[in-house]
This record gives sequence, structure tokens and C-alpha cells, in this order.
Amino acid sequence: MESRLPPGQRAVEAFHRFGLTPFAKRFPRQTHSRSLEVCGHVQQVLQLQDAFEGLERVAVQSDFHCVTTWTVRALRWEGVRFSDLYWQVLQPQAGPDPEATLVALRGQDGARTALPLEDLLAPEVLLADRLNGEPLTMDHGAPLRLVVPGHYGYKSVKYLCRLEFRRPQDGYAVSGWRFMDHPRARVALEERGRVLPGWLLRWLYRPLIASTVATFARAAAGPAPLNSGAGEGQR
Ligand SMILES: Nc1nc2c(c(=O)[nH]1)N[C@H]1C(S)=C(S)[C@@H](COP(=O)(O)O)O[C@H]1N2
Ligand SMILES: [Mo]
Repeated sequence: MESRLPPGQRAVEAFHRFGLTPFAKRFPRQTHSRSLEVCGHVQQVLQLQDAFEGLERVAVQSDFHCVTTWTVRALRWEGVRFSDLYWQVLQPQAGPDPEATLVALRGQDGARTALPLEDLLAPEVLLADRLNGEPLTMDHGAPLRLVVPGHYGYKSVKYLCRLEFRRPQDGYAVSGWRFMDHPRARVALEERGRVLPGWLLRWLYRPLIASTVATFARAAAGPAPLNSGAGEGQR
């Protein structure tokens, strides 16, 4: 039997490139190497050339939930577990301060959010480089993306390039308006954003889905010919 969707979510078939519209035209600088910087409150800053080196590859199937209410079911991600990276590389080599229990996440396109380290250590959290049996495409976050299935999609940072260990009281930078980023964003608890309740944000976000998908698809298709798109609203 198919399991029920989390509160306020609706299943869609297609997995589209998506995000905050200002990010539609921002692309990763490089898509060939799984390099990763580890910094912040650590004894040793790390510049990993390959974040997967020496770690066991795993495949995990999970549903992907965007805060705007669409869900794509049963995606098969491949990569390494965040917890393996943490215990086998970050803990021994970077030596994060025990008080730095918050991890700020950054993508090559400038996307920023954060999660408690504890949330990232859940066994289904991956650093992924393959999706549904194929190498990850630029659309979905190549060369390296985070996949945090229990949390809204904005925590699953694409083009992941930096992990910064911070103390909770330091706070962290976010990509959009602050009210849009919940510090945990757990799907099961409908933690869509700060301040406004999740059930209200459903209704504010849902009408934006179609135009956002179109904006991202257009941007990924490349610059429009000069004579097309005249009069089309730019977001
Ligand atoms: N670097 C980066 N990561 C990102 C985003 C983004 O714009 N840039 N968008 C987020 C949002 S809101 C969602 S729903 C998912 C969309 O993932 P997809 O583009 O692979 O569908 O990526 C998340 N991670
Ligand atoms: Mo999203």
C-alpha cells in the first residue's frame, strides 16, 4: 500500500529544476569535481578534493518534498551518507568544536541555509552524485547535492560546495526572506517557514509553482533568441 503524503503535500510525476526564482539564472561554476570546503568552528579547515573518497557508496530511495507543496515520490539517490562523511572524515580531520552543532550549507550558486548537525546525521541523509541510475544532471545539483528527505527541499542544497560549523547562537545566512527558512523545516511537522504557520504558507506558495517551474526551465535552456519572449514578464 502506498504510504500517505505528509500534511499539505500533493504528488506530482515530473521532477523539475526548482528553487527561489532569483536562483534560476545562477549556475554552478564547475560540475566535474565533488570538492567540498569544511570550515567555521573547526580545528582544521579542510579542502576536500573528493568528498566521497574512501567512503562506502549507498543507494537510498526517498520522496522529495518542496515547501511549495509538490512531492515527487520514490527517487533513487546514490552517493555517500552524510553520517559516514562526518564520522570518518570531518570529525577526525576537521575536529569541529563540540559547541558548533549547527551546519551552514552553501551551494556554488550562492544558495544558503543550515541544519542542526543532528538532523544531518540521520541515516537517509546523503551527499548524492547519481539519481535514478544516471549521473546527476546540472538541473538536479551536479556535481554534488545534499538530500535530506525528512526536511523540505530547500535544505537539500544543490551544487553543495561548503559546510561551515557554527554555534547555534551565531545564526546563519539564508537565501530568501528570513521568514521562508525554518531552522529545521521538518516535513512531518509542516515546519514550512518561520512565523507563519505551515497550513497558511501552503496557500501562499501553491500558486507560484507553475511559473517557477517555467522560469527555471527557461533559464536552464539558455539565453532566449533576441526576437522571442518580448513582453514576457521577468520575475
Ligand atoms: N543550490 C541550490 N540548491 C537548492 C535550490 C537552489 O535554487 N539552489 N533550490 C531548493 C529548492 S526550493 C528545492 S525544492 C530543490 C529543488 O531541487 P531540483 O531543482 O533538483 O528539483 O532544491 C533546493 N536546493
Ligand atoms: Mo522548494
